[in-house]
Amino acid sequence: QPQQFGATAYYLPGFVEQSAPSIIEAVRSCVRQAPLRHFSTPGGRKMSVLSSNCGEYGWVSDNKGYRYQQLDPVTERPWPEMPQVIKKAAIAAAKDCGFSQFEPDACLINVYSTGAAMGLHQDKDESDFSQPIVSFSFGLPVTFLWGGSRRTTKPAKIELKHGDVLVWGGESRLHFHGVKALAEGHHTLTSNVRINLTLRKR
Ligand code: MD3
Ligand code: FE
Repeated sequence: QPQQFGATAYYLPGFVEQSAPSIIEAVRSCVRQAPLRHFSTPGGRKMSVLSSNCGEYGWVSDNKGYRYQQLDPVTERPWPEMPQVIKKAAIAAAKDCGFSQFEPDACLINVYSTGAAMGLHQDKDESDFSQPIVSFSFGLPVTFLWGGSRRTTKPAKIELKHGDVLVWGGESRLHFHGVKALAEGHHTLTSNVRINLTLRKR
């Protein structure tokens, strides 16, 4: 029952709610091997979210720019393998939205604490924009901002809750998007944070 919003963007409320405990446990295992860290932006600021990756490639940011790489710059080791429970759920979500060829090889883990936010941006560090992006939300809810193809388009607001999934493909793939500052709260599975997983093909 994906809800469509925009030509090629889909909202699957609660799609990973049942599998949330096992996915969150798998994320904990990943961040024990590749610790959460605040990436620096090319402009010299630090992102407010805490990040890590799993999968063959990881998205990284530093003073030299944004890119995907196979080695974690903190541990200088490969990123942890992408847990099957995460990969399978992402492929199933993409398939339900008509993207039957999704082959994620990178999973960005973002952890939002109170006040953490993400400004409007486009995801354009990937090589093949015909591959969709799948994102999972866990724990505390947040207001997601869905913009248009230009930064100046006033974004729509969507409340993302525990277990919700978004799938972006086609022309929506390059739309501007962001996340408002996380409000204080408590969730049984994540306590005081929101966890976002963003699965992509690099
Ligand atoms: C819409 N993360 O990591 S996920 C990101 O909640 C990112 O952590 C946000 O944006 C987060 O790049 C939003 C939902 C999402 C991901 C990719 C998109 C929405 C998107 C790409 C195009 C349009
Ligand atoms: Fe993004």
